[in-house]
Amino acid sequence: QALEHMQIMEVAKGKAGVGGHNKKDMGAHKFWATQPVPQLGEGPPIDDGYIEPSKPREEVRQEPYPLPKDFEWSTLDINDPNQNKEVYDLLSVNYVEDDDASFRFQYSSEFLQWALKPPGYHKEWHVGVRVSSNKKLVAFISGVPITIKVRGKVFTASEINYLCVHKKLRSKRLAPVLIKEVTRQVHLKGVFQAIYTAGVVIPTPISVCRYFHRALNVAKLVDVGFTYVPRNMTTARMIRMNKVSDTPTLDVRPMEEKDVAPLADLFTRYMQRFDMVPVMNLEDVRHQFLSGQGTGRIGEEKEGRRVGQVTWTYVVENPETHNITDFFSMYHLPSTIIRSPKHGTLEAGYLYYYATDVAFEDGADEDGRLKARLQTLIGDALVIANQAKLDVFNALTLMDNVSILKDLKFGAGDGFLNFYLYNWRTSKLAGINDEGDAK
Ligand code: MYA
Repeated sequence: QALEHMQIMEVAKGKAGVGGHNKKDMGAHKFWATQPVPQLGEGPPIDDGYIEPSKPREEVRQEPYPLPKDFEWSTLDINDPNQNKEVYDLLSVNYVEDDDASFRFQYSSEFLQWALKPPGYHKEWHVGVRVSSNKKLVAFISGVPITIKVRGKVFTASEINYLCVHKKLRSKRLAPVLIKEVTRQVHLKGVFQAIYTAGVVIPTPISVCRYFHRALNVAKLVDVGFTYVPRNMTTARMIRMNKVSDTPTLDVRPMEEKDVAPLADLFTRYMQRFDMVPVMNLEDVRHQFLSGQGTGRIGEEKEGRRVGQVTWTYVVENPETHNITDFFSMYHLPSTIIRSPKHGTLEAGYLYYYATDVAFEDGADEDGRLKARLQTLIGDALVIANQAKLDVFNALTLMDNVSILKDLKFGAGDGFLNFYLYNWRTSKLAGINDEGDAK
């Protein structure tokens, strides 16, 4: 269904902190034209499946790809605080910015620990480039193992992220070398597919989502230029409009170890609603939803956050059956405010996975009961985000989000996120059209 234009879209036309919809000349992609990805303009495939077959290990190239003179490859050990800090430092100055260079993602060391070390991770997939003379880290790309299900077909893949080249080394075709080297490392582990997202449009997105933003700290968002006050509005009125409740509506509590199995079951069943989803076993669920909650006991939060807290997962437990009926999760990813002398970072929360068993009740989708439940559930996520002193809460137009964004006062941002599969053909997944309207 088309998302109606709404006033709030004008109010909170925010920045996503990601590269925008880059419609560069689609003609020439010297690198991507050589890769096993669907090329731009190709029609939908007859069948889903790989583009080039897997190879036995001995047929995979054994030597690293050559780097320009003066540079060398380096495997990063994210467990080593010094190397973790090197990646953090590289990204915090050189990683993704929004279109007008106002905001830049600032992933924390704890976030990198969480994101780069899921169960079964390979340190060889954390690929760095250093200057040979002084060993300074100047480029990075990472992969982590993931099992995904695309239109009913399950396969193992590598999730590629944190591709970054130092600002002084841009446009020298270093990115293709990094991509080829991580591909080689992934092949050496017997994996031949990958999934990744990017702000840029390259061959060929399988879906594109738009960022939506829910203002929490309106005054700060206006101050730093993330949001502006429209002509027919005052800051005071905007603050009132965006006020969230002090307490959640549902009886939510932070996830605990005992919730891992029931949450995994609910997650798997709920994900059957969608065409492309991660497949998670208990270990994956524990890592994704429980391990990022920081140190210290639950309830010991300082300003709503525990030390090193990256993720929040809240569950609703049925008091009689003790089953988990609903859950939501979110993560904290600040952005550096590049030109603000007053505020160092924009504290953003991102909606992650959620599920509710209302989805399995007969007719709940059609008669609006599912939508109503999700609105309450994600409304509670806003309460938790606000208690954690986050400035803005972001969500993409994926899963069931489009049905609830408007009522929860999210506004359309100007950032888009394109989804890609490497060495896998499938037709386009539901997403948004070129105008950014949700379908
Ligand atoms: S998305 C986040 C990407 N990072 C940033 O945006 C941070 C800021 N920017 C930079 O650090 C640089 O600008 C980067 C490009 C490093 C992005 N994904 O070296 P170049 C192509 C894929 O001269 P630079 C994320 O992390 C570009 O189209 N390709 O350019 C997911 C051109 O090729 P072609 C990209 O600006 C990453 C070539 O690179 C991207 O100095 C998924 C130009 O190279 C991009 N985001 O450096 C990677 N940006 O001529 C793919 C540019 O053909 C994984 N390019 O158009 C594929 C799966 C691999 C594993 C497979 C296993 C089986």
